[in-house]
Amino acid sequence: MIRRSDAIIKVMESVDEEDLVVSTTGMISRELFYNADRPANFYMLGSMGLASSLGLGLCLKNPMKKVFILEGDGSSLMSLGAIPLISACHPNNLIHVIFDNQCYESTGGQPSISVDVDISEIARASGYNVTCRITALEEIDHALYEYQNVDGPILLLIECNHESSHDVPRVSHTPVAIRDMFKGAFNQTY
Ligand SMILES: Cc1ncc(C[n+]2csc(CCOP(=O)(O)OP(=O)(O)O)c2C)c(N)n1
Repeated sequence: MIRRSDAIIKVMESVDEEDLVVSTTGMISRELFYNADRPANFYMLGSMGLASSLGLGLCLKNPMKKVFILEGDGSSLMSLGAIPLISACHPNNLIHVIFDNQCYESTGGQPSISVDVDISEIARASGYNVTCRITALEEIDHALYEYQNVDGPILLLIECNHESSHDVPRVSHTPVAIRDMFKGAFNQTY
C-alpha cells in the first residue's frame, strides 16, 4: 500500500513550474509544504472540504494553467456536491487527486465511509473525462504522463495506507503570505 507522503512527492514530480496546486487542510498540506513548497501551492489551513471548490474557481478564472487539487477522502466526502459541479463546468485544466486512506488520518484516523463508497465511481458517473484508481506508487507518474494532454476534469484516486508521520512541521507561512505568493504565481505568465 502507498504512503500518502510518497504519493504526494510522486504527484509533485509531474507538476510543472507554472501549474497551480491547492491542498486540503491537515497532513496533506503539511506533507506538501515539507516536501515540495513553492509559491504556486495554496495551502488550505482550515475550511476542510473546500479545496475542490477553490480549485474549480481557479480553473475557470485561469484556463491557461493546469490546476491540481490534492485532497483526502474525508475532505472530498465533506463537500461531495463539488464533484458533479466540477464535471458540469467542464474545466479541461483540472486534475483532481484524492489520497484515499479510508479515514480522517490527520485527526486520529477515525474511519471514513470511503471503505463502502467508491469516490472514483461518483466522479465517473458525474461525467469526469477520466477517472482512475491507483494502487501502486509507480502508477502515479504513468497516469499523469498518459493524461498530460488529455482534457480534464481528471480524477486520480490513490489508495493509501494509514501510515503517516506527525513529526512533519506545520505550514509556517502565514495565511497572508500564502495568499500573496499564490496570487503572484496565479498571475505569472510563462
Ligand atoms: C470544517 C472542519 N472540520 C473538521 C476539521 C478538522 N480536520 C482537519 S483535517 C481533518 C481530516 C481530513 O481527512 P482527509 O481529508 O481524509 O485527509 P487525511 O487526514 O486522512 O489525509 C479533520 C477532520 C477542520 N479543519 N475543518
